[in-house]
Amino acid sequence: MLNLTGKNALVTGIANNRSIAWGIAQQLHKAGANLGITYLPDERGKMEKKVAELVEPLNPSLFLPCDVQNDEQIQSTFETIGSQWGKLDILIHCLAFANKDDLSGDFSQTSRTGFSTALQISTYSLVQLSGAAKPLMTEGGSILTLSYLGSIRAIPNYNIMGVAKAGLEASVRYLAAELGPQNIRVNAISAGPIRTLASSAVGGILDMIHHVEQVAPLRRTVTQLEVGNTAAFLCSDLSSGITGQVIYVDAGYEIMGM
Ligand code: NAD
Ligand code: 0WE
Repeated sequence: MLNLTGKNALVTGIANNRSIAWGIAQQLHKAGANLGITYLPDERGKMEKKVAELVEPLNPSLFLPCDVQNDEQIQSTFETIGSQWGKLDILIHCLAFANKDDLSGDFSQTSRTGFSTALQISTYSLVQLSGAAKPLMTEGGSILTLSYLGSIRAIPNYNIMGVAKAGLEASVRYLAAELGPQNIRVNAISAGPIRTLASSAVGGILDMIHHVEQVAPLRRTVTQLEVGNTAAFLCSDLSSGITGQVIYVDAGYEIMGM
C-alpha cells in the first residue's frame, strides 16, 4: 500500500485552496508524510497568513518563505531542512510564472526579459531546488514537477510557457540521469487544465476546460486531488522503477488526434 510515513516532503507552490500543490500536499499528508510548506512572500504578509491558515490542518513541521528568484531564501530554506529534519525525501516543485503580456498575442513578439523571467521562475527553479535538495536526500528521494501539454504542442496563447515547460521536461531527464545513482528519482506530471489562480488569470480557460470535457476519453477534466494521488504514487516506493518520465494526468486528452 501507499505509505509515506517517515518521509519528509517539501511542497512549494501553494497559493490558495485551488492550487494543484494544495491537492498534492493533502494526499501526501493522507499517506503519512511529514510536510514542509513554502510560500511566495509579499510585502504585506498576506500570502503568509493565507497559506498558513490553509495548511494548518496538515500540521506542517516547517513553514518557510521561498521566492525562487531569491537565492538567499532558497539557501535558507534548505539550511533549515538540514538542521530541523536532517534528511529530505520528497521535493514538490509546483510553480510557474510568465508576464501576463507574454501569455497572449504573437509568440514572436516575446521580449528578452519576458523570455528570461518565464524560464528563470518556471524552469531554472527546478534545477536550482534539485541541486540544493541533492545533498539532503541521503536516503534517496523523489523530485516531482508539474508540466502542461503546451510543452509538446502549440497551444494558443501558452506561448513562452510552452518553451519553459519544454525546458522543464528536458531538465527532468537530465536531473534523473544525474541523480539516479543516488536513488533520487525525478519525474513530471503533465496535468490537464484545472481552474486555479494561475489558470483563471488567463483568458479563455473555461472554453478550454469545456473543450477537454467534450474530447478527452474520460469526457471530463481532472481535479487537484487526482493529480495529488498520482503525485503520492510517484513519491512512494510503488513507483520505484520510474524516473525521468512525464506522466499525463489529463483524462486521456493527450492521446487524441481529432
Ligand atoms: P497556482 O497559482 O495555484 O500556483 C502557482 C504557484 O506559483 C503559486 O503558489 C505562486 O505563489 C507560485 N510562484 C510564482 N512565482 C513564484 C516565485 N518567484 N517563487 C516561488 N513561487 C512562485 O496555479 P497552479 O495551476 O496550481 O500551478 C501550479 C503548477 O501547475 C505550475 O507549474 C503550472 O504550470 C502547473 N500546471 C497547471 C495547470 C492548470 O491548468 N492549472 C495545468 C498543468 C500544469
Ligand atoms: O501553466 C499554466 C499557468 C501558467 C501561468 C499563468 C499565469 C497567469 C497570470 C504562468 N504565469 C502567469 N502569469 C500571470 O500573470 N497552466 C498550464 C494553465 C494555463 O495557462 C494558460 C493556459 C493554461 C491551460 C495560458 C494560455 C493558454 C492556456
